[in-house]
Amino acid sequence: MVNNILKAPEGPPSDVEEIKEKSDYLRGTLKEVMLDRISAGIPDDDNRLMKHHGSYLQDDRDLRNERQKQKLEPAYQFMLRVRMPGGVSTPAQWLVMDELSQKYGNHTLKLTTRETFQMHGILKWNMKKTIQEINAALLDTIAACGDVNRNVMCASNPYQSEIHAEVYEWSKKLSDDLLPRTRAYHEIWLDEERVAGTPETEETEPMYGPLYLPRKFKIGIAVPPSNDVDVFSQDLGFIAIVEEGKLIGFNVAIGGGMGMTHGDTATYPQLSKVIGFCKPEQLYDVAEKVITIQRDYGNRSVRKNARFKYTVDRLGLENVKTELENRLGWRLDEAKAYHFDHNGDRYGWVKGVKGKWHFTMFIEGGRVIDYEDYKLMTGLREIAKVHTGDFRLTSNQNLIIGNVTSQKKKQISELIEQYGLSDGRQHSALRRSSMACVALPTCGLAMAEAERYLPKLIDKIEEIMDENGLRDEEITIRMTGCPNGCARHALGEIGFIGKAPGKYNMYLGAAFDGSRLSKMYRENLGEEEILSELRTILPRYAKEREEGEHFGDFVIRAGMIKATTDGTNFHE
Ligand code: SRM
Ligand code: SF4
Repeated sequence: MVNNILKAPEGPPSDVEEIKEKSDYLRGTLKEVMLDRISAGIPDDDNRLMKHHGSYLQDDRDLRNERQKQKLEPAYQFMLRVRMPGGVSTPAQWLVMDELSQKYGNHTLKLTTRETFQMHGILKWNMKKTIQEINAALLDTIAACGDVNRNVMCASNPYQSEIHAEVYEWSKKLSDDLLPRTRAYHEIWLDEERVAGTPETEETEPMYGPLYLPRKFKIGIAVPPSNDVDVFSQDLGFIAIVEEGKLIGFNVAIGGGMGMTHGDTATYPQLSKVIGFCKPEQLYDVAEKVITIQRDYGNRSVRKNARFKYTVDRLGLENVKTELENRLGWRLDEAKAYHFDHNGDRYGWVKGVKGKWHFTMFIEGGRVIDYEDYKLMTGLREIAKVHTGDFRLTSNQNLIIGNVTSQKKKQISELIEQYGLSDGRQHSALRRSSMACVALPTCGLAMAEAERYLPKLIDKIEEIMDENGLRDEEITIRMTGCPNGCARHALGEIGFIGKAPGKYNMYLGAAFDGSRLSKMYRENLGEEEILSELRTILPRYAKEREEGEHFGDFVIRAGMIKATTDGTNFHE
């Protein structure tokens, strides 16, 4: 169903397109290469396919130079990402992930910015066992990475539990219904036999087709007033509209994304734009048709320009909307009014509906680990053993111990106390509002530290905050080790993007509610320079801000950053 006026860019297909085409619906030679014991790694082509199975081959970059000197192959290991729509896991699933990370991983779990678990450090020979045990716990890793629809995020705000429950069901349905149909995953990892005569035609993938999408595709659902999922950063965002306590439908926003490349202005973070409203029962239809537009018109030649945001910018928002309505066979309604307050989490105990309690805790950098003086991982394990509700991984890399009954609350509170688990109050508001991507040592694309460094930088920024009476001031601060934006740096009121070891570009001016991107303030700063800039800016904020004025708004009003015309263009 290709429109004659709209066109996909011309040009030879990228290498990944050819790999997908030859892969026999994502099988490639993965089954065979995973059995090969000569190398702990796998060939590049298979690694490209591996992503569609929820995993990346990585190497421990802390050991890279030493191993090179010793003429050893890199310390290969795999990262594994779970598909867990809405970030909801049962206590039993938590315990399985914990156990697997001890058995096969690096004894930590990473709670990601898209509300799911990542394990690091899995050796090739343990991959199949790990994936099988994850599946036995009724989770999977299908489509957690790759050129398909990824983990669908949804609001984890416990204040509105009935709506949360409903919106969560929609995120789950979208995630399940938009899965690839190929049985490759089941054959490679779960020993399913290939059924003789499986049609190797497009029938196998009725929505995606044999080439899948030109690039990854992301969906998130927000429930105002919380924009915790950063709905405008998604390829396709849905904003739940609630009237008189009832979910009446969703505003539809298209074309968001965070990634860019340093020095390449043809790449940029972009906020999505709201194009209309649909009813809950129309949600899947809208998602499917938007995805097929990207399938048909996305750039399959240049991967750097292949995300849906570039397709929307190239074709024009109105044309994409018209094409969507043509494919739907009906028109979207006018978008409804909504209002966001913030894109962070709200910490501590909250009573929800049906007498259930929810405890939101701060997990620095999303890393669940036993520190020498803070047994976070053990504490959460002990809670999982007695908890009868659920865990909700938030889009800010935090954790909600959800749906705690009144009977269990005392026991869980005691465990929280015993292990000193953080309800956020122990930390400054700045730290509670921080996010950092994984970066070194596992991320192959990192140019600088992020998760391991941001906490130390915040120690020093906190001194400046304290001197200026700003300890309780929530300012969102986000750091990524490269411009790909995995911690949605462009939506942090203070943002840092790694450029080189110890050097960061500094960004300011994003909106506290995630509705405006930041802009570059200074380039290539080391720690002393960052602190020196903040020693000027933060005291001014303390003295000159208006009542209730957020930091991101202040730096624009004070003329430190120029607001962009429509608040969206990162490079302008
Ligand atoms: Fe990401 C690639 C980690 C959320 C944009 N991301 C990667 C890889 C897989 C590196 C690679 O390709 O070799 C990183 C693995 C590091 C490691 O060692 O674990 C990685 N991304 C992460 C996570 C774990 C960061 C975190 O600390 O939580 C997040 C996992 C999310 C999940 O559960 O699915 C993560 N990545 C994001 C987000 C945020 C979001 O989706 O809300 C973004 C920006 C939004 C967007 O997509 O526009 C993001 N990741 C990227 C990009 C840039 C894509 C682009 O448009 O150019 C890459 C690189 C790529 O795809 O080529 C990337
Ligand atoms: Fe790696 Fe860059 Fe993503 Fe950080 S932002 S995890 S460094 S790809």
